[in-house]
Amino acid sequence: MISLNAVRADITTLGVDAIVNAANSSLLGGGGVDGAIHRAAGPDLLAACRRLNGCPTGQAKITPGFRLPARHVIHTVGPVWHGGMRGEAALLASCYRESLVLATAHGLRTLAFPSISTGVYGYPIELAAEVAVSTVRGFSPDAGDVLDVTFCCFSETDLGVYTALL
Ligand code: AR6
Repeated sequence: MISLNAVRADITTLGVDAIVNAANSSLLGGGGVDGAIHRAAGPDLLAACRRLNGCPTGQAKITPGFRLPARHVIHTVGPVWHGGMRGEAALLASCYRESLVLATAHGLRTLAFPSISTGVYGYPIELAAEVAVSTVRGFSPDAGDVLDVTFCCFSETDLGVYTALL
């Protein structure tokens, strides 16, 4: 079973099993939510990320959460928006799916996603939220597993978009 909800929050404050980071393929930090997560987790996170040798777009990798209240960070790399004809939706869906696969493989039950690709990477929020919600809804955890997924929105506008879809 999988339950979905949306909140407005700074994702670095959430005490869940894992928060998802909207990273870039180097996994060596950046701005936006990536910068906030690295600042809050402390330097050990960067050291752990260095050992991962990057991550292709649409894939996901996991580290501990270090100083974060979240126990783990799942790093995924969203697509850059180029107008929608370059496989962006499939790549974005893959980010959500691969993060869920990784979470369940590690026995994690509570997971929070930021709105991947909708900041620096320019993916329109309405389109991205549709992909996010439909992909998470369509994910089937193993029988008996219960997954609690939070869409963590940074703005009231984004929260409105997610709330309308849920
Ligand atoms: N908590 C929750 N959401 C946040 C936070 C936060 N603390 N800070 C920002 N957001 P972005 P992208 C929201 O740009 O578009 C980085 O440099 C933000 O308002 O962080 O996937 C990486 O290293 C937006 O809704 O990620 C990559 O190079 C959402 O998080 C690149 O940006 C995603 O915005 C990735 O770009």
